[in-house]
Amino acid sequence: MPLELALADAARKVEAELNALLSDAYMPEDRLLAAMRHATLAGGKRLRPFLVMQTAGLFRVAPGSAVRVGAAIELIHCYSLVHDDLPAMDDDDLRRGRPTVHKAFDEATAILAGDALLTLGFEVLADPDTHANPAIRAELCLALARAAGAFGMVGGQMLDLAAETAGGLDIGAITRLQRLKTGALIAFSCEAGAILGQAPMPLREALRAYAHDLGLAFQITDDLLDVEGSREETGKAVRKDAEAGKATFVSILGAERARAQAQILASQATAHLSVFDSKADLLRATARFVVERRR
Ligand code: GRG
Repeated sequence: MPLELALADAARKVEAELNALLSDAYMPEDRLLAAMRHATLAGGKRLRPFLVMQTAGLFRVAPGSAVRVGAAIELIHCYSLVHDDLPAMDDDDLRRGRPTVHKAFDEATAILAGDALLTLGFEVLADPDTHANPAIRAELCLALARAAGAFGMVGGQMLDLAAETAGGLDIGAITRLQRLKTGALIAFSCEAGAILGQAPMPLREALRAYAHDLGLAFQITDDLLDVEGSREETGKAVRKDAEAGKATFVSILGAERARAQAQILASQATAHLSVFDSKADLLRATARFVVERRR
């Protein structure tokens, strides 16, 4: 199946799951539910759930389990976007081509909606509907907590905020920051398939190495899109990094070298998949997609 169709198919499945998880039958408060649905259900590439589904497919995992884990990661990703857009952080009014949650609702509701998406993500992972084996569910919760918390995404966001005032980050410091801020959740998305399939360590290591290079290539492309993309294409504000005087891969390397580096990382990511047969072809295509995307 071509990558575009496979991505659309994965998005459709995960959106059906998210829609069911965010149904009013389960929620006591209409406004909170509406804000959570606004944050989660319109748009987004659904790249992280796609990575879970593809890596799970390497190990004959039940597709329903992979969709549930993909939905859990997307809930955490959406929470991070809601909080990142708040006035106290990036102060954005557009996300996925629509008003951000604090614009469409209000700040307090956006904070609570983000909190509720975060906790729901873990609830989904811990639910027996996700996998019958409690040891696998616990391993997923532990790995996601590490990826999303102080030594992962939240820690990376803190470094990012600190850099705005401290300034002067070099390429090593930016790489570390981005590995935490965006790389950790992308890495977990690839690892999750291996956890679900209880894959042997060498295969997990190969996926970890793939995810590491993929995550950096993704972030460099994000920096390039901030400089070269449009608000219409990306569905969010652009030129934010330059306006904030932020050090990025592009500000340090220049656009051409940054683009070349992203291409090298995409090739390296693909090379790490040599231990897998043609079942990993869509993961190989994803590495190209990540550096060629326009949104
Ligand atoms: C607030 C705890 C906390 C964390 C925020 C992820 C993040 C950390 C901030 C998002 C800001 C940002 C633009 C990061 C760059 C990379 C990134 C995560 C882009 C958005 O992800 P995509 O491109 O978005 O997968 P879609 O909308 O397709 O899901």
